[in-house]
Amino acid sequence: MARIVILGAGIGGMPMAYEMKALARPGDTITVISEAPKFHFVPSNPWVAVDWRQRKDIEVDIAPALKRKGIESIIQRAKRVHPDANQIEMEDGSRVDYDYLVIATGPKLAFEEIEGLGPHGGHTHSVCHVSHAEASKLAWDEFVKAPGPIVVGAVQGASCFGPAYEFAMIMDTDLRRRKIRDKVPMTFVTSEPYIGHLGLGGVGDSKGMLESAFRQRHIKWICNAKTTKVEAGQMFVTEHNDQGQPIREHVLPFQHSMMLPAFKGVDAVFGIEGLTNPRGFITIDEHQRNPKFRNIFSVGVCVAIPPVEATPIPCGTPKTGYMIESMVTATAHNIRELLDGREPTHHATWNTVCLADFGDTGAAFVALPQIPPRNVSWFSEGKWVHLAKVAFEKYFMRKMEKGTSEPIYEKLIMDFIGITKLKAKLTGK
Ligand code: FAD
Ligand code: DCQ
Repeated sequence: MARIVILGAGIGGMPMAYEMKALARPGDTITVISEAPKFHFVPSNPWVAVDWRQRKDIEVDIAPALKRKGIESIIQRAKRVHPDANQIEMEDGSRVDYDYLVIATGPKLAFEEIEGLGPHGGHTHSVCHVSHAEASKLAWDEFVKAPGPIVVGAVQGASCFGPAYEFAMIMDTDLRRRKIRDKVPMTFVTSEPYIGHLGLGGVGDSKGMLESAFRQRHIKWICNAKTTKVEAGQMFVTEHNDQGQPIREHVLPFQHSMMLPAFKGVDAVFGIEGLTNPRGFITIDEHQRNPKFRNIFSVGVCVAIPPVEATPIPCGTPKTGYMIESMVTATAHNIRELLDGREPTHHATWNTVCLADFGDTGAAFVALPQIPPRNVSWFSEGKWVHLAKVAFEKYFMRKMEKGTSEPIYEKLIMDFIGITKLKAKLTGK
């Protein structure tokens, strides 16, 4: 019987555990290792940061939820993976053996790459972790009493841009509701070559629509931006041209700031020859499997994906929930095939389907495949997206509580829109 271990219990790890349990043989053991006792629905962090959600609304107790499905859990940080020994060294010195390992640790947030960045001793806030969002909310409470300029965006090397746009729009909505928007000059600073690039080379008319949304909301922007340093109340930004040459230095004063950092791999895997790339992301083949350590798979933000295209300032490719769930389903099937003595055959669909909230409205985008030219490249704004995102949050939270193993993306394809139908409509077939 096989011991299958899943490292990380986030958007990738939890569905991985449920789907693996449903596909494993009766005697196989599934164990989830998580440094935190709770699962968090990361996409709702921006709402926590303006007090539209509380932490408790977006968390699920991992151990009891998994136990109900016969899945074991170890609530402790993994210190180091030892792939040659098929073991994970834990923080307390104990070792966990595995036959198959799925790495789903998400990112390490590389705040330290820019002086003064981030909530740990720096001057900018973050929505990447719920605890950061909670700290940001406390600062927001003070900010709205004495409002001033806001700088929001994503730094060089970032790969996750959607939440920066979301948070800019959400703050704008919250300030308008408080009738203090007129006291808050807002600037969006991004490493993307243009507004709406999103690390994807744009999706449909995302450039035009997001520029328009920013104009309507009086949010100024600086693209091709390198954030060089942050001090208390001011950010130093170098703007570049399309050739990547510096064209202007900005010193942006702020009273409140949230900047998405670059991501890298977590310490437990960083620098393991053959397992990770130089940034610490897990290298995988088309079956989510590491080419050197053939019993290690990986899903989620921690996998290595090349940028969609070269940009003047480095921009990574986002790994969104839909893509992550497809990695999960492919991995569960591939491990089952190995258990049956067969070679893996399942591929994840490298597609982007995403709901981005703008507070009162929102934008949905579909990019199939992720790298242009595409069969479907669709971007649409509307109030329905805000409502759909709230509905999706509830749906996902319920699935994590109940441990439903049905692949989320397959259900979504069938229930929500039918990607195939959409494709047929757009291609006229
Ligand atoms: P995570 O959800 O971060 O989970 C990783 C888990 O592993 C964490 O719980 C962590 O504590 C644990 N872990 C890490 N290291 C260790 C260790 N050594 N030992 C034990 N446990 C460990 N995508 C969308 O599709 N739609 C959205 O609206 C959306 N919004 C986003 C908003 C924000 C603010 C961010 C940052 C991302 C968003 N994403 C969104 C992108 C993506 O869906 C999320 O980043 C998602 O959380 C990634 O899932 P994951 O499982 O890879 O990582
Ligand atoms: O897992 C998801 C996730 O959480 C990480 C999201 O963040 C909120 C998502 O947006 C998934 C799968 C999604 C995508 C949800 C898409 C719902 C379908 C909406 C219809 C799109 C218009 C064509």
